Amino acid sequence: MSFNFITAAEAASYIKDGDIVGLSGFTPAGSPKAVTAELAKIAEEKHARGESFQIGLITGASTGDSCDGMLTRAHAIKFRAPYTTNADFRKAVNNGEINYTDIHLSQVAQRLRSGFLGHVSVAIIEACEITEDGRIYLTAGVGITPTIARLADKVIVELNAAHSKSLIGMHDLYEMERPPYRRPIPIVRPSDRIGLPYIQVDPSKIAGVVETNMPDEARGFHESDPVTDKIGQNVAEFLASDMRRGIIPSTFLPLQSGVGNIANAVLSALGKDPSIPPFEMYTEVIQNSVIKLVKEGRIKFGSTCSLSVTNDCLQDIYDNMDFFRHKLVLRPSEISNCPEVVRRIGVISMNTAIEADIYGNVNSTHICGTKMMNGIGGSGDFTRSAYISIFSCPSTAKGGCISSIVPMVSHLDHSEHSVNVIITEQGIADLRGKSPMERAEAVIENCAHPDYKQLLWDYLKISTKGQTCHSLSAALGMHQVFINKGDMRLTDWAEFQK
Ligand code: 0RQ
Repeated sequence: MSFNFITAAEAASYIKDGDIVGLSGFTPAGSPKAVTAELAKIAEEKHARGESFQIGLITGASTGDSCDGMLTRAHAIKFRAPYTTNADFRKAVNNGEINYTDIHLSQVAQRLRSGFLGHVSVAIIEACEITEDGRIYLTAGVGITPTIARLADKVIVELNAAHSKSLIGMHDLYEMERPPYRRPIPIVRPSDRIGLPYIQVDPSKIAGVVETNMPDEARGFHESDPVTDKIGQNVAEFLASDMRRGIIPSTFLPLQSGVGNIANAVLSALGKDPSIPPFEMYTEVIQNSVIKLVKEGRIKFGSTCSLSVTNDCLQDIYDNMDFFRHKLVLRPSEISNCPEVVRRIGVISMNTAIEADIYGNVNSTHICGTKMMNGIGGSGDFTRSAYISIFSCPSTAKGGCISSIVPMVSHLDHSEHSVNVIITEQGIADLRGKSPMERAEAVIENCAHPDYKQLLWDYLKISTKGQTCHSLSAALGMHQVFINKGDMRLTDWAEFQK
């Protein structure tokens, strides 16, 4: 059988109003780009004619602008899950235009298999190679691809020449069984391989192959600044000290690191700290800083769901595949983020908070309790099962008008029971083994910005005594003052005690 080579517009025309569409990739890495852009055009044309056209969209994680951005601007998304970073999508969600379900990334494939998210009609999969017997070789990100490829009625392949075929062999693709009595995931070290380097699809399901040559729509990074550098140094210092105390073995433990500027800066600092030995990563995204450390020999091996790097960095990997081939493995998100494996191999998780409260609860997703930022991503998959779970963030945001350390988080993603350590540029609060009041002292004293320390101590003074001291009328007072006056520093606790 030979494939039906079609244009992106033709492929998009196979997708109907109301379909649930699953996408390959994880972050812009490995996400389709051509068919979704054409789909946005179809939606616009249909809307102009007064016809309805909206799809449900299920992805591995965030995608690029030609997916989340263009489909949002075309009002073509009815609902979507999970994590995304697109600014237009964020606006539409916060305006109530799109139903957004924010799911732990390790659970998306399982929820699809179990039918919680409806039936996937079409899977759009980016590939670097496809064979006539239906083997699909993926590109720089995996996400939920094995599951959508199996569940979907139709598969559309974007065969993207911008990705090197030298990627073949780097993937380890394995789909979990359905419960009950499923067998353990047999990974005991980050480099273990348990699956196949390709996805096997029934060739008769492949509705068409679209040939493209489009680079990933990767995001760049801000240059690190003194604040992110200091956070990175504090994380490195904390881990080195745990190693000296024997809490972390001298071989070190596998690290997970989230996305974004802070995560990038933290890894750079870890790489520079001579007291931390070369280490492995068991993580969901590998950013530029990791690739640099692999080249320098500071990172021995990286297990990931995506190469979420800038395009020049990706090209560097492709150009030096002989070096990288045995140092990286790309896995589906249900395995890269598998809590069972994370707990077994002792991963140290390092994620970024939007805000943390004085008791160690963390908000990773919402601004002032109501507006979605990106989503929980894989942070919960790792935090709850980690050997040590770390959250870091700058002590303030928006030019100092917001304190990232607050009396009570305005939205809860990671609770005090799962969060071990909070780190800002001000210092380190080690919360392990501490009571709520001991935690509050550590967080205020070590992590809060000097502009907010007294305000937070004063909050404790007006709180009702108990295991966890709070004033229910004032707990979200700093947020309310920011909303009313634009600066949390103007908080006067007396206003909340009337
Ligand atoms: O706003 O963009 O307008 O300047 O949030 O903050 O400091 O640049 O940090 O890029 O690392 O992102 C938590 C969002 C941090 C990210 C979050 C504003 C701040 C800025 C970005 P501007 P920074 P980062 C792996 C694991 C959740 C999921 C996760 C994230 C913008 O790391 O999405 O960890 N994490 N997944 O000004 C108001 C506050 C604020 C605030 C920051 N308290 N109030 N605004 N900001 N704190 C990923 C995957 O799973 C794929």
